[in-house]
Amino acid sequence: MAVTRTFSIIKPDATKRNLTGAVTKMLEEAGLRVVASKRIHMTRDQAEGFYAVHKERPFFGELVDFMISGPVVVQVLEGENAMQANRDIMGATNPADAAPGTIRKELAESIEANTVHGSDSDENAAIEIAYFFNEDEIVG
Ligand code: IDP
Repeated sequence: MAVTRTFSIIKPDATKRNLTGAVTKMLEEAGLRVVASKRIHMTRDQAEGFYAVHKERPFFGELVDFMISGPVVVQVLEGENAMQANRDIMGATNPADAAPGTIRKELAESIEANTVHGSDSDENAAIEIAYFFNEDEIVG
């Protein structure tokens, strides 16, 4: 299997509860390496652009409000099949459905405040990484 990159966000519910380290530890224990990381407070425009694919979904407005309600930590993760490895350690969107040992099961608050974002394909990973990072900010 190839070493690839994916994109992660530690969401406002987690930064608010001081869980940046706890989330990162679980990512690292899952074999992922943080090769870029920055703490930012997204603007509304930035969040709406990032979640543009969800524009028609009923929760879009609330999701954007939530994502700009506090700081987030955007990260590039590297590892063997990084996208899938990250999706596996994240767990299901709704923490109530997530498997034990996953980030969302152990740490998330609700289907919306679910602690982490992770790209859902290698193609989207490349788009999402480029949305927040310049190549020279990524140090493998
Ligand atoms: P994912 O984050 O597991 O890939 P998506 O379906 O792509 O899940 O949804 C994006 C984000 O939108 C979720 O992580 C969650 O924060 C939010 N979300 C998804 N479904 C709902 C919902 O039914 N109500 C409120 N927020 C939701």
